Amino acid sequence: MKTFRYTNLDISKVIEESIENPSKVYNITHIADFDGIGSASIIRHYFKIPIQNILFCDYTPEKIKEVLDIVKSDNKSKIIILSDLGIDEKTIPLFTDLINHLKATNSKIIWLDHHNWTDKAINDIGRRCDYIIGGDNGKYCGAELVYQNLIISYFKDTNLGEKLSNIAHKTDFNLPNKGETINNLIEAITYINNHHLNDLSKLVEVISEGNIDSDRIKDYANQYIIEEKDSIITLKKNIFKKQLSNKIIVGVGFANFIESNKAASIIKDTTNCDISIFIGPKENKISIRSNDKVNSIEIASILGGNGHERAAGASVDKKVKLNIKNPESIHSYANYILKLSEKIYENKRVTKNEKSKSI
Ligand SMILES: [Mn+2]
Repeated sequence: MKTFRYTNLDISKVIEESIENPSKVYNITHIADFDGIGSASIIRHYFKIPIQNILFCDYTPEKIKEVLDIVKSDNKSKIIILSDLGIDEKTIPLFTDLINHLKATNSKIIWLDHHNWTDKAINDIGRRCDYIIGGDNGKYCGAELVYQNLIISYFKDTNLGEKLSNIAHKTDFNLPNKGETINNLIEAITYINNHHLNDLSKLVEVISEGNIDSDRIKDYANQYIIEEKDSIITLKKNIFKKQLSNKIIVGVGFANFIESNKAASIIKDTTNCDISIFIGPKENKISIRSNDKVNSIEIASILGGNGHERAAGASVDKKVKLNIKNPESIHSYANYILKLSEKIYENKRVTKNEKSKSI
């Protein structure tokens, strides 16, 4: 489903209300990359919301429940801004609960997202939001939607918002030549996600003050680089491929602690694949990247996830016990993923079209 938009409120009034009353504003943002972190930093910079009102969320039902329970424990009227978070079919009931709570407390929900939404997600959740932009968006990432909808027309000095949303665009659309500052940000966020989740709030504080070149960010990036050396060796030893009868090549690779785009590019370089599926056994994370012959969402949705046509994700089923040091567990899951890919993509007529490349 392509980009959609529903609004039934006067957004300028809600923005005024948010500036006057920052403690009633919550931001639920994507935990894993600069798009989510940049969105939160923009919101924090302009609306001055308390740092504890910024809640970092991934796509696992456990994490979503944890975050939504925090929001629901505040029974006052609130303004909830969701940024760079999509919705998987299995998490629709959790968000239905949230919206019921928000309606009961006379709260507002603003959702700014650029991932694929199914018809069911749009009907059950999208249409009940007060202000929403959702659906696979070939032009703008989450932080850009935050900047364009909540900042640009309402604040005098829009420099930092513009700067952070431009950085998010480069990272989310994985544009080349990002430069050292942006690479450091990407690596720092990956390292913090892997080891120091509590530090995400500090990172948002630093970025929301405009200190994107801070030593703290460089330190985290350096630690990522040190760890990445071993992870890349592991990944290269754990790459599998299969060529389907229609010539589509599927590559699957396993390693802990590598940034998803980087891992996908290593799998692609090794296998020359059309779709690369990177699996992080420790985080139970599946990251899918594909070229224009293959739609990543198709396998992601069967694995319980979602995303974009060229970049999607899912989680490894909790019943599957993966351990990078246990070759049997890796081999059997690789086989499962390759067979599943064959089933999904073998009979696809390969067509070329230009679609969204963001994450
Ligand atoms: Mn994004």
